[in-house]
Amino acid sequence: MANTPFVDGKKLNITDTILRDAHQSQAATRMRTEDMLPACETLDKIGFWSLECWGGATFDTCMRFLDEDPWERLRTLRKALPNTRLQMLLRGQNILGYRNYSDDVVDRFCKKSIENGIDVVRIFDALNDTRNLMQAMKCVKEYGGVCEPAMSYTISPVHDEQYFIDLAMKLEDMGADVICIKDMANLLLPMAAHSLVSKLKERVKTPIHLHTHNTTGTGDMVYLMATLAGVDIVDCALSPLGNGTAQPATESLVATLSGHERDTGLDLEILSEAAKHFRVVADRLSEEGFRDPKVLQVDTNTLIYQVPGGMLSNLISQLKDAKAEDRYYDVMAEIPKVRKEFGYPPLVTPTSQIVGTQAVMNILGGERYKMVTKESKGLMRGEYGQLPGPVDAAVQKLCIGDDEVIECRPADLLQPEIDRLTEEIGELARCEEDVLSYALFPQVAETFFTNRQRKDANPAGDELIAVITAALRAYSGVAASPLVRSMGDVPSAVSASPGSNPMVRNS
Ligand SMILES: [Mn+2]
Repeated sequence: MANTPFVDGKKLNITDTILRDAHQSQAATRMRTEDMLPACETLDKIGFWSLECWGGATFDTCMRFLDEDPWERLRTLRKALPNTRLQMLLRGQNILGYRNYSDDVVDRFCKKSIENGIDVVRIFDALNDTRNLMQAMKCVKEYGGVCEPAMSYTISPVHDEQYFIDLAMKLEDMGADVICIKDMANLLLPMAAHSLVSKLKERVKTPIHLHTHNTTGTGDMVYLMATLAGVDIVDCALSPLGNGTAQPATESLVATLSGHERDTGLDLEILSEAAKHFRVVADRLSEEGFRDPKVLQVDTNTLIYQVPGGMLSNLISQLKDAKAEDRYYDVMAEIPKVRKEFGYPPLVTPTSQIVGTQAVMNILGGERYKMVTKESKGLMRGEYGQLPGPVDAAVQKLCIGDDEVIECRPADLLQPEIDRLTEEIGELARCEEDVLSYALFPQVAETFFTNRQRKDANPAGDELIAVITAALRAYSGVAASPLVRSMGDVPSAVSASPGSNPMVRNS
């Protein structure tokens, strides 16, 4: 077992995702800071390796739906959790947004995240193009964070075990403090997990952190096998929001390893005290309509088609909008074709949406690639980075015509932009953190800042606004299903459907 500054001894270390991925996966990221705070004292006593609490969709949801400043949430959690590492998820050069940002924005964002309380930054890229991880990795290290690059796990003719071993060795060379296997769709099955982790433990010295979901019902077995193979850290979620589309439940794994040489050392009674609080929160999220009981069902389609669960529900909603639900199986058959022609990208935000939507268009358009989304063009032009496998030349021609393909690191084409953004948002931004919020979600942040300014100018109106907001929230809660996903979270979305919920993504 690795003995590094980040993991110590034989025990299995646990990251708990109750404050981020668990509610992003099960409840449309709708947990509020006030839902978290009462449990923090207990959470801080448990001895987790880290608590994932920020990044992913939390940042956007805070401003868009919860009227919360995400930076304020981070500072509040930092104060409430003085003894536990706080972890976030960052999408490489995309940060948390939907386009590539210039290096200066990535730099500022990493700096401010760490300054405001983040310890561990997990950095991933949908294509596993390490050039998209470079700048974020460099900045996280520079500002004293724990640098955890992730390998987006998938299965394809180009993604064999050796691919991930080579990638891990590269990430180690790039300065990773910890390396994550990020299995966003629960595609890594128990035996494959044992084999991959065993080989990684032979080939790299850097601690290995495994992230999966229990979507296909294999998550607990995956963790057990990975534990026996020597994985250093795994991501679990406290039982009230554990399992199903979220991470395997913390308590089950802790109990399983009790007395074993890899005993986690965590106390089930303290865990149960924290769970008691979150059970109430989970029930409320269910009542508000953000948590469909379906999130706990075993998704056998993912096992058969190797397509992330969230992507399938997204497709169903796109087909429903187009009154073409009868084409479901045609689209299901089309997805692997498009993915192959696009060079086998892992299916994670944003590539899952790009491939899924293009497959829908190929079927509904009557002719393949008659309609091509802006995002498909970008992917084929290399705007998202290097595709893992060779692309189909004829399809590429249909998508981009004679456009030149970008061979360099995509962010090398971008000019510094922090000054322009600062000027653009002007006085609505009160600090550098605000400018960063604006950089990532321009419209959402501007609305948020404008509301904040209005509230500050008219504090008496606050109470009324709170009442109206609560009423609206209750109303929209009924309409929003956490299982419905759409292209709505990709810029200039081609097919955002009004009834769908853009806040649920697989990550
Ligand atoms: Mn995840």
